Amino acid sequence: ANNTVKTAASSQTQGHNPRRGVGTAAMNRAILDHLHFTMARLPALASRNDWYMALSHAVRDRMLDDWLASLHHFRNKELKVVSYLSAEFLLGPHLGNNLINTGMWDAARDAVESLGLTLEDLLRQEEEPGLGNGGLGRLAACYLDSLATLRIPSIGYGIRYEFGIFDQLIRDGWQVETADKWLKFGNPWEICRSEIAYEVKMGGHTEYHHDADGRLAIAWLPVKVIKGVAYDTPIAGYRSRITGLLRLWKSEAVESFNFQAFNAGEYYHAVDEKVVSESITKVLYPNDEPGVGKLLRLAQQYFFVSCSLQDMIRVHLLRSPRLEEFDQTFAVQMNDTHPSLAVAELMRLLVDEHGLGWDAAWKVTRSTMAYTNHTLLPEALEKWPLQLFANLLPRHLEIVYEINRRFLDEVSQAYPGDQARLARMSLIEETGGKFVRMANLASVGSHAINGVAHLHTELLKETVLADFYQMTPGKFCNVTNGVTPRRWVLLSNPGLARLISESIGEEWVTAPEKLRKLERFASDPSFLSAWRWVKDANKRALAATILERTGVTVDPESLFDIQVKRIHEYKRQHLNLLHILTLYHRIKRDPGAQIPPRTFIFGGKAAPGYFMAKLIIKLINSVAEVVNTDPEVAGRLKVVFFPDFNVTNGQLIYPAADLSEQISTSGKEASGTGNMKFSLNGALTIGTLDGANVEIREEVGEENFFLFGLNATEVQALKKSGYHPGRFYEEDGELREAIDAVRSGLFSHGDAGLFQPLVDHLLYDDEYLALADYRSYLECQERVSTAFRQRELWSVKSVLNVARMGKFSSDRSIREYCEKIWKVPIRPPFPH
Ligand code: GPQ
Repeated sequence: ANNTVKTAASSQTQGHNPRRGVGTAAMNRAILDHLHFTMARLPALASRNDWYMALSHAVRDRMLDDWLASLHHFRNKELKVVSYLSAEFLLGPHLGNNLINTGMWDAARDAVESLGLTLEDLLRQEEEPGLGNGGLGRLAACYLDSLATLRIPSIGYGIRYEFGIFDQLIRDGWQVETADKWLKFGNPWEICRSEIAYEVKMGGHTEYHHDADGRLAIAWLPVKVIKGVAYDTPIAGYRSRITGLLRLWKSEAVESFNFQAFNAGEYYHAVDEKVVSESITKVLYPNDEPGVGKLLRLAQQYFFVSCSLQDMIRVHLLRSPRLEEFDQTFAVQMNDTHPSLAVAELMRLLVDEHGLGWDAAWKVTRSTMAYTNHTLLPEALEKWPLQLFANLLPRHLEIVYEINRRFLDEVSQAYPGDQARLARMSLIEETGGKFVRMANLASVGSHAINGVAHLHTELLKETVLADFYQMTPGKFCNVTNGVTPRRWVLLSNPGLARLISESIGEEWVTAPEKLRKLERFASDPSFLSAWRWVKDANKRALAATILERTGVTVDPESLFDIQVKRIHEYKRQHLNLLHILTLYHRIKRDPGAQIPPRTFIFGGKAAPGYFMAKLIIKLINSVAEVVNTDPEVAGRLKVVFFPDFNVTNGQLIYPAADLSEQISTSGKEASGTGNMKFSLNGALTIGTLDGANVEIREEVGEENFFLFGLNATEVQALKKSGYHPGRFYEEDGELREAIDAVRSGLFSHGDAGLFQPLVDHLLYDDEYLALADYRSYLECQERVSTAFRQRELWSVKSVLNVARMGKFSSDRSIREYCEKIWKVPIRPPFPH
């Protein structure tokens, strides 16, 4: 493991400290040097990408001193390292964020301008690493920012997908997916660590024999061995002098050629092997909240978990030979069940490869691991067909069986004779086909289980993990999600950030509870008008981009009513549409109707195989086509589908919102984090009592939040009593009118069949109670319209939203994880 070459310089652990100036002149020099030495280009011939690469390398150079010093912490026995295991990290572009967090923005901007370029142009050049689907992956990225900012030694472990989340095009109103070639022009932020590589076994079978001392030895004879290579990306903390580590694994063939096959003349077969090995980390699965999965996905999960744990064990052994103390070196957080094989893999590594006894291994495994659940949707709980699991991971299945045998013994002791409970809690599902239940594995193998918002955690305890809660209530806790104010305000909304800092100072960036100081400015007319000016400028910027990307002209004076997130029935983009359709009909019926102009903006990707979600996108675009061009509407309503919603586009969209749509069926959205980004940027929320909406409303005050709809208890009660969506349709004329219009073919050039599946779904099933919440939603939207007419009052509410959002900083979330779960001390902010 330690193949350090001893040289005269190897006693220096602080690095050789080359002088890397951060002033404008030094940056200018560094950019030109990289253009020459790294990109091998003459300035006269350099492309925008060449300049972007040169600047990024210059910035990365300046992060290295702090990074190398930070990496040293991993060897310091006194410091526990947080290991965040996640199949997704939805980072967003690095350059701007790194300039902000390191404090090099101004120097970089000036240096770039002195070269005749603009920073904005170079920022636009970056292809964002879209290594995640949505909220879960973005949460992981916010947490990396906070971990580095709070100076907590940490490693984010994940997968270096060659193709991240697909790019979304809209063709004829439909979503079309294209490959995300984010590495096409090179990635200046990552460092390939060819020497940090591990072998990962797959398939085959196990054999038992007695070794020389008569001890039972287990051999796993795989059919395949794949190599995982580390690619490291530095994560700058905000002015913390700490740079965190994101370590992503790329799969490679152990040998590039199978020489036996090659020698036999089977050239193609030899190369085949390499192709299969490399395919493991080829592509991100584009489903958020997946159900029963595919072999390749299980292989991905095992691959990254195994590489990560082998790496952690290597690091631990640099500190101590005693693996019983592994839990003092690492606190491992499993981001949902995607990494839950870590429980079985750590057991395998400790028992089979490092000779620990089962009990000792189990004790340390449990005290190391913790599990975050991110969904209540039962169909989204991961489970693997037993045969598929057995074929890929024969040894792990044995380990799972042994964990299960011991666990079910405990269950039957605690609940004698309760067969039904035993069947529910088993790691193996046996009702109609056998499956390995990953949430049960994660729960049994962890010392802590948390939900991501107060309501979510309560419902977890009552529903999907109720049995586990009853047996071990002490394991459960809540950590409400948060978002980083660095990327989501400082970087994406510089105008607002400047106004806030000019009024209350800059402390809010790392101490967002200080935003409360804004409350007293809420009665200052000149502050309010500055506040309005910032919002209007952001709206104009978004309007310009909308025109450029969709050809639709929108009025920046109108109310920007925005719903951006993955397209999902439970998130109810179709409820939003029903409101639009109703307003449309009201205007048609009464051209004088007092309806303040609104721009409805949607954005979000649908899983490629999710038919209904894709039909919803088509319907949004179809309604847009009709409404936007109807002369009777005359621009009072505009509907826009903003294509390819991702982090980059989010940074433009959140700051421009007046109204944030958080309208999921109560009890379905675990937390939501877009809700936080909107509100932190001064949008007011229209929402249900779901996920973190509940806590946002508590914080900002009920008078500053537009609440509607059934609550979780009412949803459950209505479902239990038998829900008949048809009755709502029959009894509400406006609702009927809206649905009939869709049904009639009005939005599909007369093709009445096109949206029939969606209409039928609503009328005869409506699992997510859109029709039940329709009237309440409409009435609430009228309160929104009324409030928006009083612009001054609206601005007051907007200020108060921002002032009271401090709780939703991811720094607060990370501090809670440290205290409640990881048992990692919180260090005072730098430089105290
Ligand atoms: N979430 Cl299980 C995802 O984005 N993907 C998933 O696979 C699962 C959950 C989301 C969840 O829907 C949101 O409510 C949360 O705010 C987010 O995770 C982060 O916790």
